[in-house]
Amino acid sequence: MKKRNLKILAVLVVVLFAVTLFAGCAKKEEPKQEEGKQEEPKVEQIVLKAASTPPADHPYNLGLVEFGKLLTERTNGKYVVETFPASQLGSEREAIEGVQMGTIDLSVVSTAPLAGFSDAFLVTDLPFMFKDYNHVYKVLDGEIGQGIMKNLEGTGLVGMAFWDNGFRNITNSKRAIMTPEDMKGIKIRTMENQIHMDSFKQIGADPTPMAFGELFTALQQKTVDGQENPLPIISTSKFDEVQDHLALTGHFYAPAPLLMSQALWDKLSAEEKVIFQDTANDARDIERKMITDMNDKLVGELKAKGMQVTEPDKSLFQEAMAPVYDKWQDKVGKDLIEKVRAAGN
Ligand code: EAX
Repeated sequence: MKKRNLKILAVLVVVLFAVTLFAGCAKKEEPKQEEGKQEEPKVEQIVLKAASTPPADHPYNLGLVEFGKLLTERTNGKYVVETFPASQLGSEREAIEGVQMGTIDLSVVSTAPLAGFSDAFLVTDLPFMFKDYNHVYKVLDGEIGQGIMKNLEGTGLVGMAFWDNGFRNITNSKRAIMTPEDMKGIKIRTMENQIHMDSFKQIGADPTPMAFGELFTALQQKTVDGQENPLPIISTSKFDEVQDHLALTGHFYAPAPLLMSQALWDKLSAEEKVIFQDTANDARDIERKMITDMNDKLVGELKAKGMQVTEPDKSLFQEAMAPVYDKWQDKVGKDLIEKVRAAGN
């Protein structure tokens, strides 16, 4: 090509680019007002993305839907929440990263994968840290819980409220579990959390961390023998289809903080902050109730679906996993462990 032709081509490209750019920026023409009609005050609508990993019918997602309804109502339509359950926006780790970056606005996650982002939640990952739901609520809704959430400052995450995942139970395809010894050699999927992995190593199992979205297939293809989760997760994810045995060990309690992006929080007015906080708390109560209602009936339902259910002596597991406390107490904080424990007495 001649030099002159090249020049013309270059000019053409630049002009074309400029035109496209201009067209992109140009305002869309507003539809003309109909004669005599009052102009409605325009509310700028902001759509918030909310991610979770369990299926759409799990209380994480149902709770986020409720949160959205209340929020839209209370902000006169300004904020709308669009939910993305079933790992649509990635694993819990990816969701946390997304919330940090502001590409995801909200997420409900277990505290376990938060261990890679902050030490604040480690105390909740210890085996048999919580006795029952009374103990859980007393700790998480009180000063200790507030202190834990406050420790997120500077991470890009705002901890809005502790929602509920639940007490975790073991399922597997190998054998009925009654004692810690029964877990010997069982390849069990855990969350990406060192305390959880150490706890299972203590009882001779073979912990394998894996994102939740890959778990069903891994169980089906027997890449792992088992997994551990609260009953509502086991049931909504249909793990009963690929696991024969369920042991009600309740070995970890998994809180599920509603996380919000700091970038979004910083944009809210003082009044909106109050609305968001109140709504996070109200939706928490709704979500918790859904979980506890499910817990009440799920053992029966899972049995009816063919799972063999055992109720092991929990104190045996507690004793066998206890050395994890010695290993982790400095990192978690001895005082904090003591405070949490004392709240259960
Ligand atoms: O947070 O990964 C898990 O096992 C969690 O319990 C689940 O994703 C909900």
